[in-house]
Amino acid sequence: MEEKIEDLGYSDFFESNRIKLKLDGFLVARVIAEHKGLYKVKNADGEYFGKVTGKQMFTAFSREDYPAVGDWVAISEASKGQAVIHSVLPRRTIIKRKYSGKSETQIIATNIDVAFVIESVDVDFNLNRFERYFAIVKDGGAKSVVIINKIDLISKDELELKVAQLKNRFGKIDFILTSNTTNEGLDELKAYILKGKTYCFLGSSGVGKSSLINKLLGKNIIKTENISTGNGRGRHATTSREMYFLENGGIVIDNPGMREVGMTDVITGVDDSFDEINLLAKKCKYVDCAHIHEPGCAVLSALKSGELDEKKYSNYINLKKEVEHYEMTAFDKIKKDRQFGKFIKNAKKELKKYKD
Ligand SMILES: Nc1nc2c(ncn2[C@@H]2O[C@H](COP(=O)(O)OP(=O)(O)O)[C@@H](O)[C@H]2O)c(=O)[nH]1
Ligand SMILES: [Mg+2]
Ligand SMILES: [Zn+2]
Repeated sequence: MEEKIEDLGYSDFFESNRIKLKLDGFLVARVIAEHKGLYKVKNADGEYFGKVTGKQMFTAFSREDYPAVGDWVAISEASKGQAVIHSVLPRRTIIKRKYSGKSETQIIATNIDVAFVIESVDVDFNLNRFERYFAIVKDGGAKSVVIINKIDLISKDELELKVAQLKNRFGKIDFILTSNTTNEGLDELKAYILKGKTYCFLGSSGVGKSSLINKLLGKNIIKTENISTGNGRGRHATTSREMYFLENGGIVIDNPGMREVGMTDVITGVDDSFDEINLLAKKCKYVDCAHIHEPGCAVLSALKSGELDEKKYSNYINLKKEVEHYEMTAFDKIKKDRQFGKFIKNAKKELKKYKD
């Protein structure tokens, strides 16, 4: 069956923004996975590995400027199966949270219709945590639906008590009671998921997000960790964010647990030092300062005063060079392809003339 871009969640909202932003020269694709700054993007023609352009990487100030799983992006094909990501289309919804103690935010997923906020009935069950998740989801313009998982681990009475607590605290709220062991509630969950809509699973590590998605997929595609600690709790296994396409047309995003250590570099793959240097760079005398030998360079003066770590600086410069090189070769390739296209067109014209 041929895939349409609408099947990936594309809608009038994105199309009108694409037109408004005059992105005609680019292909449009959706970010379906992200790992350390490398993206997997997909459109009706297939999948590509994508990278952001150097310009974006070095002028982007906030993490929110980087593509995230769920985003629609403007790309150009660099070589077979590889693409350069030029820009991110405005987001319809965004699920993000603030780092504690920092002004930076962490994007969890974008362009989500419904966020399943999931807790398990064992030690994870916590009403305040539900509340925090609801706030994150509401803030980003999406809708929350609660999943209470691992109901096989407690009695019916205990479960009723938890449901009563939930209703008492939050009033009218959609919730689904599930178990991956007994398959209870899975049909109900499936019924929630509609064609062309995007869903993400939010919740602590070990509550069973990946297990539920595997059930929805009908096969064990995502790794879950089966290390039980005796109380039914498992360990987390998901390290990257990824989008999955269900048979019924629904789109779901798995997430590593939010409390997971090392989360920050799963988000963008870009080190915190980039933010530090980009912030300094705002004070450089020249807008296009390369921070290598320019006069009035704020980065160099921070380096000199010791405010900026030397290692951070050399990492930055090296990566910048690498990215510029990547871009250059990608650009040459596109140019060449264009010339080749012209060549074919002319050849056809000549051929036609000859025939006539
Ligand atoms: N008893 C029980 N264990 C479950 C259930 N769902 C998941 N688990 C277990 O919990 C652990 C963590 O599951 P996983 O899907 O990796 O959680 P995630 O970190 O939220 O993705 C694994 O050992 C699963 O087998 C459930 O409904 N009941
Ligand atoms: Mg997982
Ligand atoms: Zn500079």
